[in-house]
Amino acid sequence: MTSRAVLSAGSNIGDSRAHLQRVVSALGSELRAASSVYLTPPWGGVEQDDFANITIIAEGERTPREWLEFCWEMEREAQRVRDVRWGPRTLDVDVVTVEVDGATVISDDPELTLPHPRAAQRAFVLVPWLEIDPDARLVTPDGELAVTTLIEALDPDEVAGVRRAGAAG
Ligand code: PH2
Ligand code: MG
Ligand code: MG
Repeated sequence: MTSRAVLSAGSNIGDSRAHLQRVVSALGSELRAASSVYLTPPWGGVEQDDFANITIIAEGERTPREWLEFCWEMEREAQRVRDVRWGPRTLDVDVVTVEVDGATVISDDPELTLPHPRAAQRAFVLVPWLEIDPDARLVTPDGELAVTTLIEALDPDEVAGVRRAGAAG
């Protein structure tokens, strides 16, 4: 099954850039595009350090579940400890959306809800995504919307808080 996945990676513990770079490297020939690294204020109400975030587009012979397993493998390698929800972490890699034959996969599996139910509200996912795909679209409960439209609907301060910090390396 050839599929195209949009992944979002974030880190705010340890060498964040190195954690993100390992995800990009691990994709090898499956990598289609990786955004610059962005520094982003924590989203979700937990007081913690700013995150470094990237958004990635990958393509390969993987099921949606296999993209999730790739994300977990990356988190394991970064010694991710699951503690506070939306709290600090060495590495978090989330599957934002998956397309198979150009059709968006919809899933309400609690382990892998697709598209990611909070992606549309997160400037730290959308802004980097737009950098690598200016025509990006996301299926939301309000239908399929351009990522540019979703960004326009967000709090401008939140969008401005997502600061480009240079290439992923
Ligand atoms: N991840 C979270 C919670 N909050 N905030 C930012 N800025 N970046 C993240 O990657 C992030 C977050 C949990 O997945
Ligand atoms: Mg996450
Ligand atoms: Mg996660």
